[in-house]
Amino acid sequence: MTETMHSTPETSRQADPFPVKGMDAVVFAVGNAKQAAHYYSTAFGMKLVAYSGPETGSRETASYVLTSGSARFVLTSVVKASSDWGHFLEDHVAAHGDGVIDLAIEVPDARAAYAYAVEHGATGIEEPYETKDEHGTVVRAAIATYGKTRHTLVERSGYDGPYLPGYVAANPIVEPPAKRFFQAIDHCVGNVELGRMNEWVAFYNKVMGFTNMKEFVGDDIATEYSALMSKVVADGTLKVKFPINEPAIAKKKSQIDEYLEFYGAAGVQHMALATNDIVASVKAMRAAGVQFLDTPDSYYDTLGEWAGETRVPVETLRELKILVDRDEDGYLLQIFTKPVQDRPTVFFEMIERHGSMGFGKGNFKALFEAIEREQEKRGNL
Ligand code: TYF
Ligand code: FE
Repeated sequence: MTETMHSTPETSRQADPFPVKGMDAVVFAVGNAKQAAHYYSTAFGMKLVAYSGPETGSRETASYVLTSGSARFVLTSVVKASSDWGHFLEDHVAAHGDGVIDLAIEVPDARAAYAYAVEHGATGIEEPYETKDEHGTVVRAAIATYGKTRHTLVERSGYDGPYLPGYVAANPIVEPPAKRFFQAIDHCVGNVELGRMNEWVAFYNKVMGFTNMKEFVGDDIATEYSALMSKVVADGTLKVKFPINEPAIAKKKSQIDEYLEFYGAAGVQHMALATNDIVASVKAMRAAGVQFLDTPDSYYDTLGEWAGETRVPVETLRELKILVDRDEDGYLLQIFTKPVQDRPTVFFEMIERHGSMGFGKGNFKALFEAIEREQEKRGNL
């Protein structure tokens, strides 16, 4: 398999055709944003900071904006029956259940980013437009990506409102935890249809000038145990990282096929949330009722042989079912939640990096077996 190695930040900064500042927000369409906001507050330790809804002049939708460090989630629902007027959000939730509709990216120049993207083959959804209020001006544009997902390109330098014009500041739903559970979005993963991974990798290469990171799951690993193939694209500064998965034809039904069947389209599979204390975060999240994938004891029995020393004692990792991976640059600690809605679709990863910029390749076997045990319980294997 030929791979374009990632360019160094130095060279890509000089020539970056599509500069990005980072993830702006992950926008979810949900059936009940009021209750989802409560879940992300109590179970993920996030802080409600902004709101838009009927009370603020938004007659059709309610949106709750929650943050944890630089990570921002926006939860949106329609607020009235739409038989007479129709709203794409209502159709989206009816068809796909709760899911991610927008991986919004902050850019220094939304007009330039949109022009570059469309010139290089992106489908435009919204031409660049400006909105303003007393906090300043925001420029946005949107392009389509896999499934029904979009990337809104957000230019907000100088804007000091709580989120966007049209939103008002809101108070936290519950007292936020003394120590936040995560401080940034590490990566956002998409599941695409069989045979289309390379197409979407090429899309990010062309449209955003993203380059391939060296970690990938090829058909060699896929047929052995993973039932999926995966490649990762990232911007030159590695602030925005998008792994793309496709199902592989293996002995068992791929977890990616299960997602595609139950979501009903290609879409966002998981967000990895960067934490600097995975032990404290997982303890607090477990206590709040978040369910994580299980890892067999045998994983921890042999961990010492290959993982080497980590910040966290093996017994603590075993107790919390946290996974370890190590490569030439360092190590990472990670754990995966079970799906966070009734459909086996979106889930989260908590990740604590110590040098490694990988995605947990050494854990793919243990992880995919854990996912398959869940698939089996659901009758989907
Ligand atoms: O983002 C990643 O690539 C890792 C590994 O269904 C992974 O978190 C890949 C596919 C998957 C679950 C995790
Ligand atoms: Fe991940």
